[in-house]
Amino acid sequence: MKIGITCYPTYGGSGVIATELGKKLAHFGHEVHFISYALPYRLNEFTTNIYFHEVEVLKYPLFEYPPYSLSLATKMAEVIEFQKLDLLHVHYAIPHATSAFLASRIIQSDSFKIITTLHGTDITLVGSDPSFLPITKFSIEQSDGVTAVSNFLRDETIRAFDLQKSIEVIPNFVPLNLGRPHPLPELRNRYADSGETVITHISNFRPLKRITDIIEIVRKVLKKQAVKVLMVGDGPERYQAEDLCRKYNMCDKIFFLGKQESISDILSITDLFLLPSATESFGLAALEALAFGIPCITTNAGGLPEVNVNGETGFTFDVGDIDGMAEAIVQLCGDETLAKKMGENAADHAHRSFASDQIVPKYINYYQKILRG
Ligand code: GMT
Repeated sequence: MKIGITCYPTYGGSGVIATELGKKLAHFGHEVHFISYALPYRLNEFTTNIYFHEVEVLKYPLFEYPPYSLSLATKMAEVIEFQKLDLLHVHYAIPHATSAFLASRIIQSDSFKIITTLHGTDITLVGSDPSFLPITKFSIEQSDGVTAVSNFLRDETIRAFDLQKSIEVIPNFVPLNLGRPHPLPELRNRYADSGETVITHISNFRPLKRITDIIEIVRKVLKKQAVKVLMVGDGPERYQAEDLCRKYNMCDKIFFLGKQESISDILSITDLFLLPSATESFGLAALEALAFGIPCITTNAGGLPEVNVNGETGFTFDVGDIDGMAEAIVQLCGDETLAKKMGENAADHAHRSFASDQIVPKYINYYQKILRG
């Protein structure tokens, strides 16, 4: 097949999944054309069968907000027509599904199909905002095929948009090689003393990630157990969280590492993963941790319970249950056997349910089904 892929190229789970999917498709011999405003950050080496088409956004004094969606639609139309794409797979509905619809109108041809994968806030926050709802609903309905990354997100989309269209659930897959690399002792020693538990959090530090909950949780844990915390990523809530750390005098316990290109090394020295999000359609960062055999402490929001199984691969709690999450961490710090068992369950669950070898063929079968019409 000749497949176009559009995604956000910067940090973020939807871009990671789109890029890793494209790489796998290329590996299977399909021709893959990425269309975006920058090279997706995981597309960092030459791969046969992969092409990149950069969208140039015209700057003009009249445009306070240059219309990226229109430049994208124009580039999509060009690539579909001249590369003779069979289908265009867009990740994150806004504005990608809308631009894809416009591209199909520009070339006025039904010879290719549009597939939209819904990832999260394109439905739960942004897409269902009244300023976007009608166009998001319209664009989803105009797609030939629609997938969602969890059962939660499928149900939520049908509810929020009152959709009649069927949505296929194809969960995210583990983008890294499964299996835990050897921990780097010097890296672990840099942050933790022997006997201390290393807890990691990875996100884009937006308000919905509830970063300050982490600081409150750790404050409670520290009264009973020695832990060190690695905060990976950056975003609007970082300032507030660092401020709280200073206020509580915990700067030698919680390390803000900022954005990191490769998280394998960090996960290799991690004992527990913490994700207290207010909403999460899937939680790709938690899946990556599980795949490394790391028990996860998360909320039970959105699709998280489909990824982190309460009592098996870790624990899930109601949003804002700081006491519950702190107690679970204390329990796991003090019970090596339980932590080891949950770590094994975690790796097993990630491998059995979310291996790329299982999930990528689901996309290929779905493409073929949509192409058959
Ligand atoms: O929707 C977002 O907030 C951004 C998006 C992303 O690009 O990272 O995250 C969503 O998609 C990820 C990949 O499918 C999921 O793992 C995240 O749970 C989801 N984020 C939210 O639902 C908040």
